[in-house]
Amino acid sequence: MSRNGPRRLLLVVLTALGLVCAGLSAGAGQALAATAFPNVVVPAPVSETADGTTFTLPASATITSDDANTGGYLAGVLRASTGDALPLTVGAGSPGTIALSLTGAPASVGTEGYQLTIGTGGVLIKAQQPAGLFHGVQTLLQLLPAAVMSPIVQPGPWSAPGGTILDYPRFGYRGAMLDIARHFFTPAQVEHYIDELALYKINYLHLHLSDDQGWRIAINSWPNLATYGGSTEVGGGAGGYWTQADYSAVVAYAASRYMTVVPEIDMPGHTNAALASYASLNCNGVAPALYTGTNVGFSSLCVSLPLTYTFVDQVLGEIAALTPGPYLHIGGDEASSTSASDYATFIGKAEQIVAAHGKSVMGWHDITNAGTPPAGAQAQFWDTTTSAPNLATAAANGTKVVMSPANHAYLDMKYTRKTKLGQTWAGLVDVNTAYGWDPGNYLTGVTGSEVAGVEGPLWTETIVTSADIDYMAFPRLPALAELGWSPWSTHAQTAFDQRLGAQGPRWKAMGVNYYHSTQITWPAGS
Ligand code: TNX
Repeated sequence: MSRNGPRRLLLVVLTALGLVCAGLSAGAGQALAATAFPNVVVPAPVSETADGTTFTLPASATITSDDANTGGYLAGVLRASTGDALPLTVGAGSPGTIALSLTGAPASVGTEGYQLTIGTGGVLIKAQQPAGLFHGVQTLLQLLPAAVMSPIVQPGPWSAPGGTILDYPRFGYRGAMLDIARHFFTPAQVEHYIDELALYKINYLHLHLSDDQGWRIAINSWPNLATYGGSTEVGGGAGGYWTQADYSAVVAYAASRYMTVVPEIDMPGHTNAALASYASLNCNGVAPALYTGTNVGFSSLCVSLPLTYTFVDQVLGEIAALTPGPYLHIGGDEASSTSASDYATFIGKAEQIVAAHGKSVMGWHDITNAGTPPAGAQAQFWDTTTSAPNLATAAANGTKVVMSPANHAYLDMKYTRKTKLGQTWAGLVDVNTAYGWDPGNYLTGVTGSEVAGVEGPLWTETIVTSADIDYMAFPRLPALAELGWSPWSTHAQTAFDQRLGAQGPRWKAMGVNYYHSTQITWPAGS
């Protein structure tokens, strides 16, 4: 033991006693209690040290930012609700009242993290990359009063607790999926959802662009896919499709929120809309009718037909050219009308086509039934089991896994038996079920660095409007976002439920149609 060993031990014991006292009696532990930030930030940050001071945004405040986009975003949110001018200066110069800086951040924040310091005189967010500044801005906004999220001017004061937060994500992949095939959603509706997801540091948007009921993106070399295959949806409505310019605009909008789009063309099953659009894609040369029901597993591309691979190559080629992100998602789920050997043949070829277009493949974890995908692949686990042997084998061989267990992460499951929207095949998923699992230690043989992250899929058989999207995603999506971002050491249901409750008034201010789960105490009026 070193000479000061006993003294250090004494210090540790005294500190521990102090912490215990602080926990037992607010009076005795005042100094320590004053150093706690309010428990309001979702996802919970890595570490925070409050200093007991308060920052109040003056009407004369200025904003400086090393990144025009994030500075503009923050100014936009604050100007709308505070009604103050809040002039923004981008680039060099003396720091404004709120300063976003790309110099001096600790190395530990990495590419997406940040250090946020709130003092009586101002706020400083430091990051290594603009994405980190953006995530720091989200934390700052959550520490300001809920009314700051209002699109119309509200009374202040605009105060936040003083101190320092150091924060960075547990997982690099924190996704949300929206199915615009079962019901069509416009680019504007998706951009609205992107804005909501960005509040919780989601960084991947997976778009399910095709399914039995609709093909939603224009493909120049196969024009009927969109014009005919996109002409209906579940229930027989008019459907719709995005032009390639629409898609590119959404990709750019997502990028402005530091979110990467992962486009999915689901194959070889879930392809009735494509098969209905081109008779030549069918083994028997006959196009099936368009489909507006909700069954799955009845359609398959024709695996033995050479034209099938021309089709896959041209479709994926056009989408790859429009997609700056690294992944093309080929679906691969529920191909129950494709034989196992045909399935393996098809997936192997599709994986090669993705690689030939310079992208990494993503697929539902069923693709690992066809063997280990090529290097750089990600398989997305969706089942309700806790073991998937072929996926575990692929993971051991280098495939990364995105965790979307349907009984925890599916945003289309009903919350309770009384929920009007949604399905029940994977069970009921209320908030505590959405939060109550560890993505890094869930599937047998798929742990640690084999897990790329999490994703919350929102299938839309029963989802028709943006209000429906809100209702199913909130408050569950923030639970998943916290599992993806926060260190496991912060995982505690009661504390989480509290900080989730703090989001209610913010959603109210924004007009988010969230589900008032009875598992959460929502502040009065929210
Ligand atoms: C299963 S799980 C599907 C989708 C449905 C969803 C409904 C998976 C990869 N596919 O085709 O929309 O259930 O919950």
